[in-house]
Amino acid sequence: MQNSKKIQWFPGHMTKAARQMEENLKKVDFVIEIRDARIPDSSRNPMLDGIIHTKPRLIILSKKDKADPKLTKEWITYLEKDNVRVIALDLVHENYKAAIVQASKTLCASFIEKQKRRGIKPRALRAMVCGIPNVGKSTMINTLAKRKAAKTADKPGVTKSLQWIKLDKDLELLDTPGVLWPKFDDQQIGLKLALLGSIRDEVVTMDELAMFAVEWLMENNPSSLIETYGIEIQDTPWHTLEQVAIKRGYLQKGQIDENRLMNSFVKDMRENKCGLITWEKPNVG
Ligand SMILES: Nc1nc2c(ncn2[C@@H]2O[C@H](COP(=O)(O)OP(=O)(O)OP(=O)(O)O)[C@@H](O)[C@H]2O)c(=O)[nH]1
Ligand SMILES: [Mg+2]
Repeated sequence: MQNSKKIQWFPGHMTKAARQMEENLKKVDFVIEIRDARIPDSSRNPMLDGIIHTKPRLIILSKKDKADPKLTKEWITYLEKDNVRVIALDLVHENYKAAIVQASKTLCASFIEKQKRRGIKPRALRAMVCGIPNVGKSTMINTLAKRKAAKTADKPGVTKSLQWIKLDKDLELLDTPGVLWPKFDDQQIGLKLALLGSIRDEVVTMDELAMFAVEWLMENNPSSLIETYGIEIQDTPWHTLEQVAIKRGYLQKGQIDENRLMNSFVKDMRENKCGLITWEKPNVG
């Protein structure tokens, strides 16, 4: 596969976001980290581990409606630890408030106990929501708050007092989600993020995305290609894509219309035309 210019990330923004997040973290009991269930590893931010310290963490694997259910289960088992609970959700269609409140109480059980032992009436638990762009932070906050609470864009330089969204008597969320950049100095991570829409298209070409996706599917899920397009797998990614073009009639004056082929193939991937696909397995990468 052809290698492109290196995908750029933005250390300046990252440092600022991380600093702000560190401040906000002091005010919460635990963190809700949202990751994309289709790429649970690539959609994490490695810096979070460093700034979260010992705070409990609830990992939400979002967009589970688009991910491979079997692998989602494997990911949950893999990511669950003492201080970490994991739940997979469809943040748009599911009713998940009770599940989140319940998981929060389990995560913070020792804190709640401690307060009780001291004779203090346990106050509502406080959490901040964080994750890389496009994983569903605002969708979740707005759904839980039943209103448009979370801003969809950052306002740099504007300091405002922290707002809490009271979900019920037991749980409050910070209204501003912490946006962290993914780590994509690894080309594969960048390609996966672009393929699933977490970083803008402009940093990679459709050709690169299509070639990456078809090569990955040839290796990891060839039957999805065979069944979706009615083709045989060929010796190279390009030859396989050629078959897709022929089957779909992406031709122009007898030649393959490469533009149309690449764009349509990437669109197919984004629309789950090849089924529910999780692009990485636990332990790998
Ligand atoms: N199918 C599906 N779509 C989802 C899910 N969660 C979020 N989305 C969609 O993903 C897109 C991004 O969601 P947002 O809530 O804006 O993501 P965000 O994390 O706030 O993104 P930034 O504000 O850019 O950091 C929207 O189009 C949502 O409708 C989910 O669980 N399933
Ligand atoms: Mg948002």
